Parts: sequence; C-alpha cells; structure tokens
Amino acid sequence: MKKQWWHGKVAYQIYPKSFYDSNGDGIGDIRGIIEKLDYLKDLGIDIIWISPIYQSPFVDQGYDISDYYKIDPAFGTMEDFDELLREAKKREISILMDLVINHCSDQHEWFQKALADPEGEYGQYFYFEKGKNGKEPSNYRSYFGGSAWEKVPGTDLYYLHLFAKEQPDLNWENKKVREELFRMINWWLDKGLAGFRIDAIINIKKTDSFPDYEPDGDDGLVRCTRMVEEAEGIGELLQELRRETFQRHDAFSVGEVFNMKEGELEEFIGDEGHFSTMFDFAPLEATLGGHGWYDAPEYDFYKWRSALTASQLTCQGIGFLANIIENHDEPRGASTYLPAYAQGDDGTKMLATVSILLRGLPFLYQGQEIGMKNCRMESMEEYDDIDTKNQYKMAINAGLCVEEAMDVCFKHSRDNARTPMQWNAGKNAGFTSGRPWLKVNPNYTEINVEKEERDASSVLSYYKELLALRKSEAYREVFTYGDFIPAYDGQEKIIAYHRKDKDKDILVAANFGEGETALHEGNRGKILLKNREDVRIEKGGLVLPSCGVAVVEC
Ligand code: TEU
Ligand code: CA
Repeated sequence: MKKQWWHGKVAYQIYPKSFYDSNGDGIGDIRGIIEKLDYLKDLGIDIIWISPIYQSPFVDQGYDISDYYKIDPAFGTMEDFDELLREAKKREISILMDLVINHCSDQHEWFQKALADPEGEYGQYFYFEKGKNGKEPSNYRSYFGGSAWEKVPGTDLYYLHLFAKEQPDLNWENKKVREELFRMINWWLDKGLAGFRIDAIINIKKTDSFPDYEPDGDDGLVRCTRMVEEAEGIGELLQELRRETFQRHDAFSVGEVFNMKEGELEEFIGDEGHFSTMFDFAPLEATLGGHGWYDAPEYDFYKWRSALTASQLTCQGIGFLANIIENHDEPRGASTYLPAYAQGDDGTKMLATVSILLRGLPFLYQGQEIGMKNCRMESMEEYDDIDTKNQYKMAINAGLCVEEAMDVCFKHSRDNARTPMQWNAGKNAGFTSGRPWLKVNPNYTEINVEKEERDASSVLSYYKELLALRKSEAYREVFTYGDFIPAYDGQEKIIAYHRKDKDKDILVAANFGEGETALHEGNRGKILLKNREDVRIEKGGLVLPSCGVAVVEC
C-alpha cells in the first residue's frame, strides 16, 4: 500500500449548527468553530470534517444545497470561512467539507429552471419521467418515507428524489451535470480545502429504466435501494470524479458508502480506489431493523463484535476504513454499543479504546470525546429531524403506542447526536447565549468540557491520552500500519485484538461483561493504558474487571 499524508491522523466531525454559537442567535457558526480550534488541537485532532455549511433552505439540515458556491448566512460569510482555513492551517489542521452531490435543493437555480421547462436543458439535469397509468413511474419508497417520485403540477411528469421531495436527484448520466459538479469541487479545493466527505454517493448510479419491484411494505412500495443495488457501472462515474478533482489536488476523500456490492472494496479504497477511505458502517448495520427503527433488534454484543472483526479483516491489505461509533445520522455510540450496566465513564472509555485503536482512520464525532449520550425528548415537538418524524409515523402505523414510539426515537433518532455541544455547566451548556435551535441535553451539568478538563480521570482526559498514545513517536507506526489480529474470540463478552508489525505487538482487550475475567495467554507485558486502577497483570494473566480495558505491549 502506498503511504499517504493522512495515514496515522485523527479526524473529527463537526455538526456546525450545534457546535458553538459565537453571536447568540442559537445556531452554531463558523466563527464558533474558529474559537474552538485550540480545543480540538489540544485534543489531538488533525482533520476536521464540517457537515454542510452551504446556502440551504435546511429541509434536511443543509443536506439540501441551493447554492454550492455560497456559505449560508446562518453560519457566517465566505470571509469567515477563509479565516477558518487560515487559522486551521496555522495549527496544522486540515479542513474537509461535506460534498452533497447525489441531489441538490429544489430551491437550486438548476431545479427551478428545470421545473419551468422540464423538456428543456435543465430538465436533463434531473430525472423527469412520465407517470404510468396515472400513477408514479415506479413504486420506490424514498429514504424519508413516501414515494420517491413527486408530480410536477400541471404535467404528466414526475421527478425522482431518493431523499425528501425537496432534494431532487441530479442526473449523473448528463455530462454537463458532471462538469458543473467537478468545476465546483475544484473551486473549493483551489481555496485550500484538504478534501471532502462524500454524501450518499452510492445513489448516483441509477438503473437504465426504473422497473417496479415486489413491494416490501403495506404501502405497496419498495425501498429505493432495491433499484440502487441493481444499478451497474458506478465505478466509471467515481473514477472520473476522482481523476477530474481529488487526484489533481492530492485531496483526501471519505465516502459515505452503503450498499456496496460484494468484492468491490478494492475498487473503492485500494491504492487507485475511488476514495481515500470510506466509513465502516458494518457495526452500525448490525443494529438496524428490517423496516425501520421500530423493528430494530436489541443491541447484541456478539453481532457487533463479528461485524467489526469482519470489516477489519476484509480491508486488511486493501486499504483503510474510517472507524466511527457515531455521527450526525446516528444515536450516540455510548448509548448504543454499551449494555445498561456499562453506560458509565468506564464503559465509555472502554468503547473509545476499542474503536480508536482499530486499524484505519478514527473519526470522532463532536461530543463523543466527553461521553455525550442520547437525549430524551418530552414530545415530538422537541424533535426537528425530518427522518425522526417519518420514523415516528412508521412506528405508530405499525401499531406502537405514543410512549413506545417515543422510546424508539429516544433510541434511534438522529437528533440524539445533534443536540448542542456541552461546553460548560452554565446556561445552555455554554453553547449559546441565546435560545438554542435544538434542546440541550439536561445531563450537561455532569457531562461538559469545562468540568472534564479539570478532572484527570474524566472521559475527555482519557481521550486525550488515548489519541496521544496512538500518535506517539514510539507507537504511531504500529497503530497506523500494524496488522489487525483478533484474539480471545472464544471468550465470553471479550473483544480483543492485536496490532502487530515486525517491531511491536500490542494487545487491546476489553471486557464488556458484568463479571471479572482473566486472559491467560500471550499477555505478559507492559500496560500502556488502562481505564481502571484494578485492570492488572497477575501471574494468571491480564485481569479485566467489568468494563475494564487495557492496551498491553506484549
Ligand atoms: O445520509 C445518507 C443515508 O443513506 C441516510 O439514509 C442515512 O442512512 C439515514 O440518515 C439514517 O437515518 C446522508 C447524510 O449523512 C444525511 O444526514 C442526509 O440526510 C442524507 O445523506 C441526504 O443527504
Ligand atoms: Ca450563530
């Protein structure tokens, strides 16, 4: 594998609306990010991905872009953004933006022109199709519920939107569309961006026609991914994207890729792959339901462990995955991947260790480093997220009562991760002096940056140690390039692995169980990091109490 500038780095996702509000309007902004750069530097962050800050009507929180060349005034100005780039550079921090190019906003000039004349030039920028027997062209259900086709009033045409109806899909088969997008990407890269996180990218390739499929729900529709999975030839589009943009700038790219076809990993993240890396969603997928959040299975440690191990083994020798425990679309990792008895600081540190030391590029999500948790909302009015509203409806339609449906949202809602960052124990957790756009999690008096900075045994202090160890002179090499070798997988409630190269052999071992366990073989050595005093090496081996984790140099 070719060495790349981003190998061995640590990345951090900022959800700008909820990060830090510098002017008291209740919405986080670019100047707020600038103010917190030193905090991120001190934490050990090298790369920042900022969720969309382009001009947007915010139907899907900025994932509906109405002008790719403008910063939305809610976040600041282009001057603020340029200053952010300069200030980040001073601190050797690279900035990534979010690239949402499967669709744009229905308010984008292209779509407005297309609507005015669907048969004209801009109609070709999107997918307009005639209805079939007075109905939609096909029976696809959009990601956010309901048909993926929206009727154009006064015509027999429908346009395709795999997400909300305010997010029309761009037609990637049209060369002009690709050229417009590539021009825009290069414009941002020329400004000094280090690269992009690439949104929902697998959806850009459609089938030649839009056939109906067997319905998979009572609504007579079928999830639109059925069609996406059938589409052939996305590789050509993605190679062109890479060639025309990222490759020219040695830019970093991380793909949000679901539903990749089997055996395509090398094409996606190999040396000549479409992207530098892509997120590993396998552990997350192990928590998903067949239809929606309401029928998601209970968290299962063994399913999670096998998913994680399988991903690690599959990408070895091919490339690096980007490892996460949460993002702006998921509930908090510390609420999802830990059993009830493990949801204290020890458990949170244990999960952190297992995740951060995996082979691949660690991506933290804002607030993860202080152990932020899911937020209980009192009523549906407190939710903002379009997906949560849809999932709530689905749960009610499936027969759940209001209380049960609210519980489902508490477990799965995207807003769990979108509540404001908890900076201190003051008003609104120090996020804003105004009225926050989304409820602050009431646990901010206990879980916040200021308190944890003063406490050497806090989750935040632990994350700093953990990242420092990963990046230290002595261990950087093995944690970056060392092999991943699973260990003790026959042992109950243990997840353990070695990171090993020709010089070093490091064991990472965690006990997700409720009782104390000892690992008997191959563990004599020096403990480099542990999360509890009583994690220890005895004659019998490495002793791990419940929620104990150790990093051992063998
Ligand atoms: O998400 C893409 C995606 O596949 C989503 O359906 C995801 O599975 C869903 O959010 C889970 O609830 C990306 C963005 O990350 C997301 O925030 C956007 O809403 C979406 O694209 C549309 O741009
Ligand atoms: Ca603001």
